[in-house]
Amino acid sequence: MVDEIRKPDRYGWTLERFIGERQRAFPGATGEFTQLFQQLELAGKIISSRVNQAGLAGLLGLTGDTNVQGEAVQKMDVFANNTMIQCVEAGGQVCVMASEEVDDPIPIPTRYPRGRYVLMFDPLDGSTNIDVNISIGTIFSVHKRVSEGDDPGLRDCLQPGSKQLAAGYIIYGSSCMFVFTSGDGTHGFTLDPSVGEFFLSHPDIKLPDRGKIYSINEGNEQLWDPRVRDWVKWLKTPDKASGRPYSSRYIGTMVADLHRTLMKGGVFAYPADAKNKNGKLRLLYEAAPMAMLVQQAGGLASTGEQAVMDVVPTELHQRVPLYIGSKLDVLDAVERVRKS
Ligand code: AFP
Repeated sequence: MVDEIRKPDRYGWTLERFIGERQRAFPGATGEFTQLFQQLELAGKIISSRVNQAGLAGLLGLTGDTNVQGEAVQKMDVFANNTMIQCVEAGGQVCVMASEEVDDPIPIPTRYPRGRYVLMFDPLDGSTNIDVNISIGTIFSVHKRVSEGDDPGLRDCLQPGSKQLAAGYIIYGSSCMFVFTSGDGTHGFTLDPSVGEFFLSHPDIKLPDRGKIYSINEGNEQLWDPRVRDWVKWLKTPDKASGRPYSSRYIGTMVADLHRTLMKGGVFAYPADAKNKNGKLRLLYEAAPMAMLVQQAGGLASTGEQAVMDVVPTELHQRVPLYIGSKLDVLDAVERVRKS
């Protein structure tokens, strides 16, 4: 199939057709997974359209509330969160959802059928960049329900990354892209707004084993462990043979920083520090989905102590330190920052 999708006529491959054809290859597939993706795709198109007109639609700025993370909620956060829920809840594929913006698991209203999938999402990653017209995104991952009975909930949400069936993000950037994996490579689709469809533009994305870019919030340097400081200093120290110094790039929207890392390679990190003892990024809505996408593209993701995909969550909004990107760059990072 990969040979087939490498053919130049990409307009032949909509996201829907791509997923549908792959699912048909699975014996016993019911089409539910494909339907769930149709809903995610719709949510992405709606959010993209609103992001494009945010300044005109009165959607910039804060609501005045704070979320479960203690962060100020943007109007676009609320819009994106509601859009994700409304697009998915009635479809009958999902039994429970969880959002970075909501304290507890989000049940499916009893008037709708419940399906066998669990959806985790960060509706609008990079909130602080919304008002300044910098790329933002939606991140999601799909698990299979593990609980039995009438009350799906927290247990279904607290699954390690290694159990994800699929993960992806929609980036609202200079173009809107839907990037996903269902365990068979990482593939990118670009929205053609004139047609209203995502078309395959980046089949089978592969990271180089080593990149030339590091991406980290260096404003936090004084808060880092000395090992992290030494690693970043090492990245900046010239050494022709190993391609150093690396260039620095940091957008402050994980989706955008990870999209660049997927396209060009290198390493993105958000370490633990004196203020954020477990780092800042959320395991279930940010780190684990990105780990699956990057691993399927030949890269690695680590907390510095273990593979991100192996971390078993104990809390819905748990945070983890993160080192993610090109294989050799992440291995270098882990060797230098690891404590144990
Ligand atoms: P928001 O979604 O609350 O804006 O957070 C963005 C984010 O979780 C992630 O996308 C960035 O990589 C990271 O925070 C940026 O954090 P700093 O501003 O501390 O560098």
